[in-house]
Amino acid sequence: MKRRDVLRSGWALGTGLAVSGPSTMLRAATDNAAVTFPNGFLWGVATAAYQIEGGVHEGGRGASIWDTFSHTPGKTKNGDTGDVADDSYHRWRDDIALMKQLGVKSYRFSIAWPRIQPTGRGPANQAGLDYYKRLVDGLLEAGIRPFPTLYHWDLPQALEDAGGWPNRDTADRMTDYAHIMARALADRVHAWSVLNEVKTFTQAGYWDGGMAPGRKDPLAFLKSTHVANLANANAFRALKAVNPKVEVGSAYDCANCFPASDSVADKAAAVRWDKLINLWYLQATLTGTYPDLLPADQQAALLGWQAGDEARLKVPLDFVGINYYSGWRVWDEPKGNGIPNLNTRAEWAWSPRSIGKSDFGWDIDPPGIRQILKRMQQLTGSIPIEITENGIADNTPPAAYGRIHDVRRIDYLRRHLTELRNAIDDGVPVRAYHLWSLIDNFEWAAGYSQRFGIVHVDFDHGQKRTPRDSAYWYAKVIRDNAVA
Ligand code: IFM
Repeated sequence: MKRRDVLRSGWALGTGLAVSGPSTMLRAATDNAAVTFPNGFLWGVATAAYQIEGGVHEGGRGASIWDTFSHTPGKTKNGDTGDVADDSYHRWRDDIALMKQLGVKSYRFSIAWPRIQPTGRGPANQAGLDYYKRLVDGLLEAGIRPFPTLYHWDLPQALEDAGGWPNRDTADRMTDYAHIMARALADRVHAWSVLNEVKTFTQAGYWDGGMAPGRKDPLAFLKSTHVANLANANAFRALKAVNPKVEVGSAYDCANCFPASDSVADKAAAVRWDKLINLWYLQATLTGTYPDLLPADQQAALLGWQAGDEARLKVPLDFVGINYYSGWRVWDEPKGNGIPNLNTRAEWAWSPRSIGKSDFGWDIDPPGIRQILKRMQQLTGSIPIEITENGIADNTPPAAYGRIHDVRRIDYLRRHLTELRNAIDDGVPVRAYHLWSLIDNFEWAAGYSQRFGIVHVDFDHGQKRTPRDSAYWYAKVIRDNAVA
């Protein structure tokens, strides 16, 4: 079946969980008129600790699962590690200055758990706390909202050694860690995100093994989903207990699920995959229940469910973070895939609407952001949404005279922001956009081979930062509160 035919079949809208037909007001990125955003819309950028900080042996930091994984031969491209990364552990002032120069209003960064609790438990490491206090104070001085994520994949290795995310104790360790951070920063940080992409770190970490800790155990994966959901709620309550006024959410990576053909079986598989990818985590948090997916008589045992978990899982998030990049192509897999009843095979990152691929090979599907927002709003209702990540790997090298003409990134951003504005017109309450990423950084298993930054980093020459054309373009978007 050709992409065009998938589109016509109606399933191109993802899972059959339809978005409404195009509004007559629909804006196109090719229109000449500027696309203006609502007053007060918050423009930001995002990074994560292990991807940018380096300084892995400094300030009393303990080892994380990513230190172990990246130092294991064959796990990352070229054997790359985050040992030095962008050296932001030392250059955070430069990064703040860059953001100030671009007019950025919100900085989504993450806190490295092993800097705070080197073994994932016990008292706080003062040097770690001091580092993030300095960063937060620097952001506030620059007029930038500090927006920390508590967990962006760098689990203390000692916790993995004790069983990792499939071990229920990890959810309690998260409570302690969140308490420590709230006591340290909740007087000056007003918006917190708990987990980044819980789907990805559980699935890639425990099921397909492509990311740390690299386990390939579907049943451990299932347990990890439940423990991570419990941890999410625990951290929410811990942050609120210290300062009830802070806003707490989490960042979910959501993606449209497209059946590989118009067969009944593939369509049903896409619906199942959507339940796992898009609902399994957020629905658990908002309602305390899981979508109907696993065999009912096995679910409790498969998840390690205990009496009272429904109440433990459920918290009223103040906002929902959505990360959007591409979509899934999904096939029925009658022979199964290790997860009872799931019976799917799915390929990231695909869309029947693709207008091209990023340098990472990910299909580019700008209307997909509007579609996924409308799909998730069926669950989130009126809860405010922040786009916590969106961006593209565009590896265009610097021109001889030093400028970096990343025209594909600008085109990508223009199209996605236009579709985001359409979603807002549709009634999706999106209040912020964080571009991934401020600077090129360690792209996990792909090492330094993929460049997501609007600021180029020369990793071979002292981590020199050079804003790309897209950085100047984004600065104008922020200034004008509009996409031209
Ligand atoms: O770099 C990652 C980030 O850490 C999580 N979301 C996707 C980005 C691009 O792959």
